[in-house]
Amino acid sequence: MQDNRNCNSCEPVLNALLKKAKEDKVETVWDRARAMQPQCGFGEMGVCCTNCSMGPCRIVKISPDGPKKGICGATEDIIAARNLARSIAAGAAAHSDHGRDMAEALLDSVEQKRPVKDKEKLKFLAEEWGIETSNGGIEELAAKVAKTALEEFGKPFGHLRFIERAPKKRKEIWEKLNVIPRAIDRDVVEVLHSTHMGCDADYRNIMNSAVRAALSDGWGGSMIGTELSDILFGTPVPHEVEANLGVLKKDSVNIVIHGHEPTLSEAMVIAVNDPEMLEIAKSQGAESINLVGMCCTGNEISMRHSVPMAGNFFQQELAIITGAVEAMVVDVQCIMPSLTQVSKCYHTKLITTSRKAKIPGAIHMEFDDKKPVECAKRIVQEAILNFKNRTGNILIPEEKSKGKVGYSLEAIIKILDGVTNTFAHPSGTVKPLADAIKSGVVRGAAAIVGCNNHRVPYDECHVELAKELIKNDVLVVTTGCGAHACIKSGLMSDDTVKLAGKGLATACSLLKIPPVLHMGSCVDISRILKLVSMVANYMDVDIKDLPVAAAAPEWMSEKALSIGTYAVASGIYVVLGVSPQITGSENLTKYLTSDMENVYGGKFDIEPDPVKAARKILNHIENKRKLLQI
Ligand code: BF8
Ligand code: SF4
Repeated sequence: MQDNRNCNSCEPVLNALLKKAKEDKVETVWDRARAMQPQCGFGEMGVCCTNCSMGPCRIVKISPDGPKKGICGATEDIIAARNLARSIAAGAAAHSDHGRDMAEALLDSVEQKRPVKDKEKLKFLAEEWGIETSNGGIEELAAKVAKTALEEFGKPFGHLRFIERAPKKRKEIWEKLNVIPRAIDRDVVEVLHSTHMGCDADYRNIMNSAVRAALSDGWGGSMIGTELSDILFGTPVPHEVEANLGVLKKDSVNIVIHGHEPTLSEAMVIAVNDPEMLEIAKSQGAESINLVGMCCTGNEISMRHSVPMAGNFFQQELAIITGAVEAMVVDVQCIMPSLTQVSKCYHTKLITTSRKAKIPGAIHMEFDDKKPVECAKRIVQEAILNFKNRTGNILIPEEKSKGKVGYSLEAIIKILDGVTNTFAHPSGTVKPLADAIKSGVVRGAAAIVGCNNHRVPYDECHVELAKELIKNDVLVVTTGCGAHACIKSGLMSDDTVKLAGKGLATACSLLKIPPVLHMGSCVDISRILKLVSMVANYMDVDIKDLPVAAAAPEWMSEKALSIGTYAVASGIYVVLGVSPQITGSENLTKYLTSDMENVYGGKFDIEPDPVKAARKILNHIENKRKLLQI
């Protein structure tokens, strides 16, 4: 386990608040990670199985005498592949259930007569899905799109509609390998079935099911989540926001909204801007109400409403430790159960809102999609009334940075085109990007995504990797907690061009964009899939032929495993900074880091050192350029 070493903006915040935590006798993720050492070797290698009650079984690798098979006879390959596949399915389920919630929210908005924000995008999506757009009004169209999206989860025949966005050559590969996702729920269920005790015993076939489920996330659930969120709440456009825990305000009611689904956070934005709420806040002695975002919810509302980005996964406890947070409001995913223990040491109220994620010790105020603003106002009021309970034990770090967020695909295309009317269609041309890559001014592009993990230096892996890549003329796009790391360290400000190579700096200066682009939350990696598909289609090649790559330097979640898997299966080279729990099976490890390339054109690589990871990505990009003869 390593602490953060030299991220210029995160280090002072981290050090100051870890010192305060120690003084306040509050345990953090770093303490628990330390206490967990050494971590279980069987789990680490993926060779522990609890799939039936004859187990647990573990394969002993280090001594010749230990068991080499589970009680049922399952080998290390079967056990490791089953464990991995189940994690991928869980990740796909989490992203996709978020997508389903967005479809239900769209349907609710029609019933509640709440207007959608991006009507143009709604019409384009309806057209793409072959829904009649000429008859009826916007509400009718929104209802049809929402119902069609919901059918994607359980339709008995056919395949996912968004697969048609992939290049022709990619679809042919998927068809040949029989991994085309059919219906999201079905593909996730099939992984759970085939990995049940005594079912699929062929690790390659297990991985086929896992790939199908992952593709149903990237090209299904996540894509639905992104598209419908844009329709409902607006397609992001670039603008500047502030980031890091310095965005908390001493004299205001601070509310941190943390989690993933924009339905809750959008309602919170409306609620905190309600004059009645502000009046109550003033009556309690506060100057204003300060809403800030954490993790992917932070990305979502910064992209659409300029709400400051308070921090990423490893900052959720630190936010409470400042002593200045009246309420931390959470919905689903990446919420540490430790938050109740941390909040008990301060006055902070931890408020859970989803029936899918309750935490004992938290206040549960269930969010009702049918009455979003009323629910949000109740939550805001709860926070306001807590302002008077602040103690003097407050430390708000001074550090905050500024950067640009909001680079949706449509925004990128508009900038690249420099022609306003192309914004009218989400499938406008990507010619300028393709030309810049072809000419070599920009050598290629890389996505830096994912979480924080105690196994690698906090935030530093994201930041150092991004710096190395832009220095070598590779455009970086980023999402999730990686995006938080980049904005905190100043990499999303225009003057970052000074860190970029000559070609990339020239292109960025011309387009007035930073060399590291914020593309949103983790479900928004679907924006990246669409972008690479458009570039591949424009160049008449497959995604695997493009000089592009992806990295998850500090990943930890099952969602990240699903993302990595759909990226590899989409033909992308993916460098992980932390090894998945697979190394107990040499066959599975080889399959993921080598064999997959022969069939999908993409593969996993594992490299914890960000500078070495950058080197690998640069080599990959230059190889692809050679093959394309550009
Ligand atoms: O979906 S990057 S820690 S917040 S899993 Fe979670 Fe990882 Fe952050 Fe968003 Ni993505
Ligand atoms: Fe052991 Fe096999 Fe049961 Fe797994 S499925 S716990 S390996 S007996």
